[in-house]
Amino acid sequence: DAALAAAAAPVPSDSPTIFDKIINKEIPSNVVYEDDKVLAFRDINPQAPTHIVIIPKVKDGLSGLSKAEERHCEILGRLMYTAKLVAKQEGLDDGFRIVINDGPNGCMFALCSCHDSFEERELWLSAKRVKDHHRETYCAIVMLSGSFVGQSVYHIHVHLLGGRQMNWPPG
Ligand code: DGP
Repeated sequence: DAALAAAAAPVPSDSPTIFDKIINKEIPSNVVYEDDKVLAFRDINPQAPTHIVIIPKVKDGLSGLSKAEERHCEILGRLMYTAKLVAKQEGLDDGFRIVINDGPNGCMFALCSCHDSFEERELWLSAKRVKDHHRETYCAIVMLSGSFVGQSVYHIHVHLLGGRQMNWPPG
């Protein structure tokens, strides 16, 4: 209830997320590529043998692709190019998939094994923003909803997936 009550109005597109902590090395991550503009690290809840998240180091209002403006073209291209570099580095020579989830309809993923790390995590629940500071609350949300709905981290990111045959439609 508390979590639902915390559901708030639209998210400011520059609000910090867990990815800022990863960029600032305040929480550990398994980095596979880094330069002055982008960071690529292994997804905490991999959906394929290779699952890497690629993010800009400076969010600049890009909480999601739907917030993109002309000035973001360069960094958006850089994210794509980094996906290619990392795919090569990871040996994904037989192919790979790129995914960008956007907004509440962008993704639905079932309760995953990473919930211990969801402290201070921002989530979407039924298209409402819920700030969750406690694992207990988080679990209650999961029990209420059965799944998470929507893009879960509001800092634009490209998923690079590979190492298995992908399906179409993607679901
Ligand atoms: P989505 O917003 O639904 O496109 O997915 C965000 C992805 O970010 C999700 O696949 C899990 C990953 N992720 C979230 N938090 C962390 C974290 O703290 N560490 C790592 N390595 N990955 C994370």
